[in-house]
Amino acid sequence: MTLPTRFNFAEHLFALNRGRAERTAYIDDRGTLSYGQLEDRARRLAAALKAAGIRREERVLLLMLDGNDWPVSFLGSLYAGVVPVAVNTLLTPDDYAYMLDHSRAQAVLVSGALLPTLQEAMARGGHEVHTLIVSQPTGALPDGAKEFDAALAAVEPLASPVTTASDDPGFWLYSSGSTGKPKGTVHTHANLWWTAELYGKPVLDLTENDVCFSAAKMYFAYGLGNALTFPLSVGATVVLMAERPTPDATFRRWVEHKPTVFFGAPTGFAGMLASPKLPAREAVALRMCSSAGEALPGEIAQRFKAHFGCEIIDGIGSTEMLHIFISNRPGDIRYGTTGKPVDGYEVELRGEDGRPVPDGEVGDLYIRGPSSALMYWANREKSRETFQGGWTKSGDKYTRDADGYFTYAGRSDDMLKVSGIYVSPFEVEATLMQHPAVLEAAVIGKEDTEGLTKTKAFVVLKDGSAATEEELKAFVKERLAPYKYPRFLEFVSELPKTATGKIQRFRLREREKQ
Ligand code: 3SK
Repeated sequence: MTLPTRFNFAEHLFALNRGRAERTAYIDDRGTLSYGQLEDRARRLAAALKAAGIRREERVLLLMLDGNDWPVSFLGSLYAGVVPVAVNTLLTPDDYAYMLDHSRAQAVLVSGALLPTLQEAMARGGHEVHTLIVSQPTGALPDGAKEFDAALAAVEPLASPVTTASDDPGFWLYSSGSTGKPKGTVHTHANLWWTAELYGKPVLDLTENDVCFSAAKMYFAYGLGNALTFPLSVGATVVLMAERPTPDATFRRWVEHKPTVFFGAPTGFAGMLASPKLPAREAVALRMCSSAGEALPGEIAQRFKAHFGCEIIDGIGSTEMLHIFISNRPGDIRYGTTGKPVDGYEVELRGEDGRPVPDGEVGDLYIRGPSSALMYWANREKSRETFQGGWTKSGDKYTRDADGYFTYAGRSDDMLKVSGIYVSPFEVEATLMQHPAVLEAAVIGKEDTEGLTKTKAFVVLKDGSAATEEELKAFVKERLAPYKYPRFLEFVSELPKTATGKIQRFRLREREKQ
């Protein structure tokens, strides 16, 4: 499998689907978008970016809720040779201020509902944004900003894609680490194509008759593949949802739009199975589900299969590899494992000496495959640590059994994965310690009764100070992205420490297991 040197992923998808102009590409809460409309609107967006003076290889920040304008924005940017930086919609003004400055985005494509947060970030200065396009404004637009539909209506579709090479930077996604700022992970046009060819088509076996629905939003690498790269590579239909993927919101779409393939994460599947509103098997049309983000406990997959008659295919991917590289397969599922390497990817488990470990022993996971990111933008040190001569270090620990199935064994760093999203314990601890009553804090991952990781904070209060559990949780929620607050919080008189004063988080983890 090879790609021509000149390759534009947006044009590739449009060309592939020109015979399907009338078929539905996207359905959101406001209506549908056919393949013909998707191409027309994306090419208009490309023309609008060009008319605004945004040039090839410059970045635009894509801060949008999932909806039909999201793929138009992403593909329109690619078509214009402009690099969309798709960002998490749940972050704080501080986070966006950093991303605007770091990416040097020249424009922002933003949902009206997120405009106040963006404006707070922009008011802090240090950015180069000169063009603001607002999708579904909720109030008056700031001076000079354009409304999305009006910006598209004002131009003709760009006649042809701006020339790009398959290995040109195509888009960025931010990836978070346990310390430091999020890393701008730079992916090529070709990387999108590779994930569809190696995983989306052969493993999920998607066809144009499928209706895909992803609980993971499109700014996540997982959601981008599920709701854009894979379905559009086969001419399928995609259901998009702006709201949080609660069980109720998900069930509503399952029943109304009858998706055939659903992409979720273990916490979501557990929540749905526990819901009294779980639809009957006959009310839905699911033929397959995919799970990623954290290891899927086998018991959840089995209960789901017993109710819906539908398998959940568990896999692991990463922002750096763009999508899934180890996976179970329809018809070859070993519950409780992540399955086997996806064809086209090599996987190694290495010990502390850097050499492969024997089967049954825990090792650090390294992957080699064609969808690996180019680098972290302007971060030589972290790029070197992660992208090592063709191999990408994932930061996960795994074991492999004699039959070749891989089983998750934890993270190599201190990161926690909660509901499939990375959370840095240090960031949560530092925030708790900003509270006037808190002397110190330590945050660990704690398994709940379903075997899923939640954050737990141990807090020591200052002598004579008082604070409640709810007050401290709310304090974190107000200062960080809301998903980062500790679900459990315990007051303790002291934290376990080494002789040199380092907090021994492993002792807290051991205590929780007893
Ligand atoms: O969390 C995962 O396993 C994952 C899967 C696909 C793409 C990206 C990620 C992080």
